[in-house]
Formats: sequence, structure tokens, C-alpha cells
Amino acid sequence: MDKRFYITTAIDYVNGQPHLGHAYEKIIADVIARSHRLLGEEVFFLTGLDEHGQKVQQVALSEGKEPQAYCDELAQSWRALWTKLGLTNDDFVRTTEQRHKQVVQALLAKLHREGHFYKAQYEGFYSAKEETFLTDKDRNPDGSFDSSWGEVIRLKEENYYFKLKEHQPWLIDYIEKNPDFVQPSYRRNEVLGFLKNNTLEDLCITRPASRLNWGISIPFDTSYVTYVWFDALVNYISIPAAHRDPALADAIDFQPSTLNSQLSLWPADLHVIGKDILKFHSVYWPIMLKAAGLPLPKQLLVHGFWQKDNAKISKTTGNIVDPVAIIDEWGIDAFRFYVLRELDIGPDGNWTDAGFAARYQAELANGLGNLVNRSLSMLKRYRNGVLPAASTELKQAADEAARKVEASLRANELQAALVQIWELITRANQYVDQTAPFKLAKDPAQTQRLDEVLYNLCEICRVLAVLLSAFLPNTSARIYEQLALGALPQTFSATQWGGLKARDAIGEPAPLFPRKDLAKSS
Ligand code: ME8
Repeated sequence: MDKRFYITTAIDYVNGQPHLGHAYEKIIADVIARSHRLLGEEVFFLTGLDEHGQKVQQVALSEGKEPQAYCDELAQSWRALWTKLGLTNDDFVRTTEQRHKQVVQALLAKLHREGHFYKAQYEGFYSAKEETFLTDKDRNPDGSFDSSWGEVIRLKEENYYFKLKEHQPWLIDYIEKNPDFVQPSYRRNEVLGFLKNNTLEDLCITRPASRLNWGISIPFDTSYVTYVWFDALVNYISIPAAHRDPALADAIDFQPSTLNSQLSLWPADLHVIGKDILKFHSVYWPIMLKAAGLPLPKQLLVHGFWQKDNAKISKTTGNIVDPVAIIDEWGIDAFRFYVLRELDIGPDGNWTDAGFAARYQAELANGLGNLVNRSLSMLKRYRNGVLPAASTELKQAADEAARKVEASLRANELQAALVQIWELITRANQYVDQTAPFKLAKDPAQTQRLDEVLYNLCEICRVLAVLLSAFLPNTSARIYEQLALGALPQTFSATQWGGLKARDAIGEPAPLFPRKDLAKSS
């Protein structure tokens, strides 16, 4: 049994509808998952929902619903959006599922048995909104607590704590010796800076059930429930364990109740996460795994935050981008394209409707769409849709683009891959202008030259469909359909020049990205 390329996303709090930031992260992971499949690997792509905790409980109660009923309802609409986005996840975890809860409890029981936890009393400030204890470091310079914490109360409470201090030296050493563990590198430096300049405080892992009961019960003390992070992070191993991953079976003493086929997944190859949850993934998660005797994930890929019109995305102020509305108006591939082309993985980005419309028009409609439509239409018009003999004039440009795109995909550089693909599109559109097939068609002495040009253009469209297939799967499939080539190939090696054969007949050209009246849509 070969180990699969195992890729995960953060699991989203189910206290509202999905927004642009959630969708962006899932699209990044989907494109990477699809790329690895194209490059010949077996992949397991996991995403899902984080359903416990006070925030979810509060929203449910405010809507007059039981938390479980509320989560069941919302989980359906999240899954529907992910289907709409074309995500190719292999499983979908919900932290309220039995298969997840069992693993959280097995892990807690093991770490408790082995002396990693202790019980202690804490007295201090607590933010109910963020479900977290606050220290003096969280105060504003004037001593007050920021309004983003909501109401801050004084609290005296006994809880269980996870001993972290002893882990600090090896973790620093590990991150120093594994420069790729956190990508991009400035995020890695941030983690190292934090670890070197602070003494880790032990992590509170429980909340009294009397105060918060919407959580996983602590197996060795049922008057407590698990605090959100010890629940949420464990999803990355609970699902492999449910798939009977041999790397986990022995370590956490857990027998799945359902007999799935056995998959080898852990350690994860890539956790895709946003910058706000970096500390949980680069400090707490590795320590939890090491304490349990499990190997660490190979890499964290940390993306930035989206704003809209230079302001925070927020439901309360109404400053939101609704992925469903965008997809309904512009199509799913246009949405996938924009978020990955506009924002490199790392920095923060800014959504503007005008910026979206401009990229749609310039790069999708006038760039890719126009190239495919005019190439196929000319073959229809001048050669009745039948391909002439193969020619290699654009082969070198196509091969070079494929080489560069492959390297970018392997390095998770998705924006760079799109830039490289669009360079090839621009080159091909220039080729139409330079060779002027409409003029060649009028000159009987240029029959052979026109044959060459038409072959090169149609073959470039085919190669582009393969290069784009991880990013714009529907568009790629439509190009293959219009070329009458059947199903899109599942391998990157199909970028090799010469897939179209002489005398193949193409299907009907149809615009891939209809031009929009920008005045109306902005
Ligand atoms: O943090 N731009 O859930 P979440 C880009 N349940 N990404 C954004 C974003 C924005 N404006 N807003 C949020 C949680 N995200 C936990 C995770 S994982 C074991 C538990 C990203 O719903 C955010 O960075 O608040 C995170 O990666 C994901 O969306 C879920 O955020």
C-alpha cells in the first residue's frame, strides 16, 4: 500500500455562511490536489467543518435551534457550495461525527495516561466572544482590552493544561533544520521569532461542561469538554484513523467502527491554512503529535487574508463577497481564476468588483476565450473543421511553458503557473496577428502555410486545456469537447506536442467566456 499525497485545509467554523476567504483556501487546496493527481500521484484531499465551541452554540441558540440541528442544516449548504466550486475532496470531516470524537478521546486518554496534562486553577480575564483567557500582553497601551475581545470578565476556574515548555527547544531546532516546514519563508521566520522570544505558556485544553457543553467530553473527567483547538486540529489524524491508516492505529489505540478500505495517509504532506491560525499549526499541533509519538506534517502552506475595497470582510458591516452570487453571474472557473491569479499565496489581497471584471474581460474573454474561439472557427471556415498535417512551429513555446508550469505546480506557486500559461496564450494570439490566416485564406499559393498555422493554433488550444485543467477544469473540458477529443486526459504528460492528429475533425466552437457589458455589471 503506497502512501498517498495527503492534503488538508483548515476546517471552517460553521457559525455562518462561507465567504471569500473560506472559498479561496479551498480552491488553493483543490488546485494543488488536482495538480498532484495530474503529475501521477495518488492523492487524498480532506476538508470539512469545525462544529463545536461557544461561538457555534451561541449562534444556534440565538436562532432557537439545538446546536446539532443547526450544524446539520449549515453543513448541507457548505457542502453544496464546495460542490459548486468543483472541489475534488476525497472526504469531508465534521467534528461532531462519531469517527472524529472517538479519536479525540483516544488521544486525550493516551496523553493523560502518559502524564502530559495537569489540573490547575486559573484566575484572570476571559473573553467569552473569543473563548479565550487573556493576559497583560493582550491589553492596549492604556491598559484596556480591545473591543474585538467583546465583553471581558474576571473568571476563576479549574481546568486541565497541556505541558508545553519542555517541547520548546526541539521545536525551534526542528523548524530551523527544516526550512520548508512553513511556507512562505517570512511566515517561518515569524514562528521562529515567536518561539525564540517567548516562553511557551501551557495550553488550556478544557472548559467546564457546566459553562460550555457543546464539545467533546473529556474521557478521564466528564465534568469537562475539550477546548476547540484540541478538538479541531485532531481532524487531520481522525479521518486517516477512520480509514484505518496503519501509521495511526498503533499510536492511538483506536479501532474504527466502520470498515473502510485501508489507506496510508499520515503524515500529511500539506496543511493549507490562513495566517491567523499559524501559531496553532506550527506550535501546538507539532507538540501534540510529538507527545503522541506521531510524525509531524511535512509542510504548512500559509495564505494571506482577503479584504474587499480595502476594508475588512465583515458580515456586520455588510462588506462581503458572496461566492455564490459571483459564480452565478460569472461562472465557477472565472471565480477560481480570479482568486488565484490576483493573489499570490502569502500576502494579503484586496477584492474589487471592477478588478474582477477587468481580469475577466482581458484575460479570460479576450485572452483565452478569443484564442480558442478564433482558432477553432478558422479551422471550421477554411478547412471544414478537419485538421491538416501536424506542424511544430509553436512546439518549442508549448514545451517550454509546460516545463515551467510543472515546476511551479510542484513548488505550490499557483499564481506563477497562471502567469506562465498566460504568456503562452499571449504568444499564440500574437502568432494569429503575425501569420494573419484570414489573409492566407485568400491566396491559393498559401494553402500549405495556412494548414501549418491552423494546426499550430488548434494544438496550442489542446495543450492549454491540459495546462489549465487543475485551475479551470470546466473550461478545459469544454476545450476538449470543442476539439471533439472526448474526456480530458488525467495526466500532465498529455501536454506533449502532437496530440491532435491529421484528419481529426473538431466539434462546434462556442465562446468559453461570453463578453459582458461592463457598465452593467460593475
Ligand atoms: O479558524 N481571507 O475557522 P474559520 C482569507 N475553525 N482567509 C480567511 C479569511 C479571509 N478574510 N477569513 C478566514 C478557524 N480565513 C478554525 C480552524 S483548523 C484545524 C481550525 C481562513 O472559519 C482562516 O485563515 O475562522 C482559516 O484558514 C479558514 O479560513 C477557516 O477560518
